[in-house]
Amino acid sequence: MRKRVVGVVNYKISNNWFMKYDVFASLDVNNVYGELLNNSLNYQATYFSSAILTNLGSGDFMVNKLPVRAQFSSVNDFLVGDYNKDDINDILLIGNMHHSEIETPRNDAGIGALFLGSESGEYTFSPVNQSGFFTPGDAKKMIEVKTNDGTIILVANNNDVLQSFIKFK
Ligand SMILES: [Ca+2]
Repeated sequence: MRKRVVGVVNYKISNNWFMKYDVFASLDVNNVYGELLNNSLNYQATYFSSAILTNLGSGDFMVNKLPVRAQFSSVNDFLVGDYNKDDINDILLIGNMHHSEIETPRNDAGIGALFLGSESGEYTFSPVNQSGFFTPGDAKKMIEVKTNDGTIILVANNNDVLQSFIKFK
């Protein structure tokens, strides 16, 4: 049961009612959920970075963490292609998560990002004023569409406008 009023949260989890945000914010997950955790499905994660996994064969993978600009928010989709005409693959990514559970803060620090690839396999962030790629919304899906006038990148934002970017000609 949820009932929200501006400035005050009336939220019931298990048998606990949380009347104020500051009380709720001071609790850890055990305090919030209590006994419900004992019978819940439990997954654990040990790596939270957005990264590139390279298949080395025989079940081995090399993990390369993307630059810090890829860690500002959750990543929802990405494209791999050459976005600066140097014949080396680059990475274009989008993200954010505005609709999260009440006990999880929303992820809204992402603005999209272009990472330019190099021959050594490193990726470098291309600033917005150089890439022209800016997706600050709740960006969920991205595709390339080939047209008679070139390739367009479409970005779908949850509850917001569809963005389009022209890939170089
Ligand atoms: Ca490139």
